[in-house]
Amino acid sequence: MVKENILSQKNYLGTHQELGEWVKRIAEFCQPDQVHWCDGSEQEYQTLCEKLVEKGTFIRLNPEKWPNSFACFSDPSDVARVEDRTYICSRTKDDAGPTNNWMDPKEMKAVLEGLLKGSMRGRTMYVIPYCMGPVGSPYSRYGVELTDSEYVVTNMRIMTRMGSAALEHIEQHGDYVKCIHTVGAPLEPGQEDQKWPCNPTVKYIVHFPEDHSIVSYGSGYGGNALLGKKCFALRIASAMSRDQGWLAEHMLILGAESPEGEKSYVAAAFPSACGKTNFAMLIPPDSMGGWKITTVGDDIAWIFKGDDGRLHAINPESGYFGVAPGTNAKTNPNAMESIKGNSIFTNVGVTADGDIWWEGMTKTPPANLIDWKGQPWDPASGKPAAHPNARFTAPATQNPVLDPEWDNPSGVPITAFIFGGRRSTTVPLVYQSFNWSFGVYLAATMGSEMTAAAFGEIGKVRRDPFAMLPFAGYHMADYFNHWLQFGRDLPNPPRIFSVNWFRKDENGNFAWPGFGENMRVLKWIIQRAKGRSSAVESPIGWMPRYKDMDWTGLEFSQDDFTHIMSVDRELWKKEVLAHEELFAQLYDKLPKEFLFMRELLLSGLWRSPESWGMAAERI
Ligand code: SAT
Ligand code: MN
Repeated sequence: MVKENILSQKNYLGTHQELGEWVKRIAEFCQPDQVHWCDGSEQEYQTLCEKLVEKGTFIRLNPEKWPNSFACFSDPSDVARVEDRTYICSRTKDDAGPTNNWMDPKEMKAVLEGLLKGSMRGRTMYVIPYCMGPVGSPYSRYGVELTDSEYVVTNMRIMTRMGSAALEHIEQHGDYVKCIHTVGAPLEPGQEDQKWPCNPTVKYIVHFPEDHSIVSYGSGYGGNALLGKKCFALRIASAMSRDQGWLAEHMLILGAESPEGEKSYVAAAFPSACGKTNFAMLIPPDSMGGWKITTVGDDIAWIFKGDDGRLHAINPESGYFGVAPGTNAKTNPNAMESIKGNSIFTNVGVTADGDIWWEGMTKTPPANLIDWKGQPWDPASGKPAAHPNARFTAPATQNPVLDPEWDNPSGVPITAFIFGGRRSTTVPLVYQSFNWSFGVYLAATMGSEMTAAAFGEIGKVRRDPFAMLPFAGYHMADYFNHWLQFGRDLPNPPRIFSVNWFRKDENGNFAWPGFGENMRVLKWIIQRAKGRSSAVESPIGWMPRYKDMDWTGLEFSQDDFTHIMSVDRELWKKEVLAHEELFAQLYDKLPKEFLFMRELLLSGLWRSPESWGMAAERI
């Protein structure tokens, strides 16, 4: 029984009547005990954190070490996004394409109604009005998430602009994405709650792109439950952006300021486990004379054609939901600074005195850790203290290198796009595509070696077009067509580059130092995109010569460079043939250009390497 009349709350009589009616309808259906409209205030946040502490979900961390911060352990069945339970329910199967799970929307709605009925019993349903992007920006979009999880509300407050300002905007303009989330664990009267309520067996993450709506059932974790992130800002937004002529991308956005004070922005896409947050917060080596990197976003970019003919990007999010393991004062000091307070840690190790730890945080773990399963941790057990997908949720405003324009309603102008995967062989450190179309081909065919058994055989290359495979809300080949079309009338489109930080030498060691040294590659990219740096032609694109890059302060020889830039003809022929597998899967809608570009690549590779431009001058 709904105890409160939701229409009388906040005197909410409906400047946007439809929203009020929808909330009422869902509340009557899901039968929460109460409905709470979130205002996004600090006080509300504190009250909810306190409630989570009382329930045993949150552990308040030591206020001296981690002020105003909390740790929690999820149910072991609920530790990551569930791709096999994620659906794109467009009207036709053809629209979702072969890389998405699909079910007829009518059938799916029937399934979900069965699950949602009474699903919030014994809980509070929170109404979270939120904005993706700076409030009031013409590039921003709005959503309302209904959820029965306090964990979700607290995380959404960090990750999105949530509360009264967003609600006011929705009331005035009306357009918003409807998001319903339940942990799928109703409570009978008197039944005690679990610390991490979820449905351990039934999970559904469902998108209705034509309705602009999302329903998530059974999980309380990350991208399954914080519906503003992958569900809205990528899956629904990609479908919106196809219809409205913009791009919703799985990309970080960073600013790079040269020692002369010239600012450029680039957007970069990497599949998971390729160090995206590290790249977004990179600290350039001092020896490079004063380059500065600033972060606009670490995960998602929405990109629009500006009135000035340039592409403008905003970060729709306002926080970081970053992978904790491996993050430390060396790999990413700016991330460590960003999480110093006001943060939520999920599935990390915790000590009795409210300290936290994860693999790679420090050399020596603190004594007497409790692991992410809530058990005393034995370092000799070989099991990790933190789950490999343990996360921090931290406000962007705490990032010491946050870009001053990160909240600019007009976004930032993009100079270059970068695509990178994890490839121990084949793909050189960096190259530039011949033009926009070849760039789209390059991004469409990018692959990454798998690091987690969850996705398949470790080390095998998984094709992950644009790093969007799990995030495109429509047919992947239509998505390629949208990119091709988008570039056609751009007067001076950003140049498109491929990078690979993960190439290995003949002894199996990483051939590139990575981290801050990636600035050397970035410097060449920016100068090249602005037409200020030269390059030579290779069969796959333009490449810097050794002398085109800045090596001040790094010992990296001409020979090292020649190795890491080499294009092995036989490996590349195999690579190009492997593209065929992806193309066969997407055959019905594959851009016709792709077949010709593949042929052109093959014909270039077929020529004797002595005739390649890159051979004429030693690179
Ligand atoms: O859980 S999230 O989807 O937010 C992060 C990820 O898996 O990429
Ligand atoms: Mn991501």
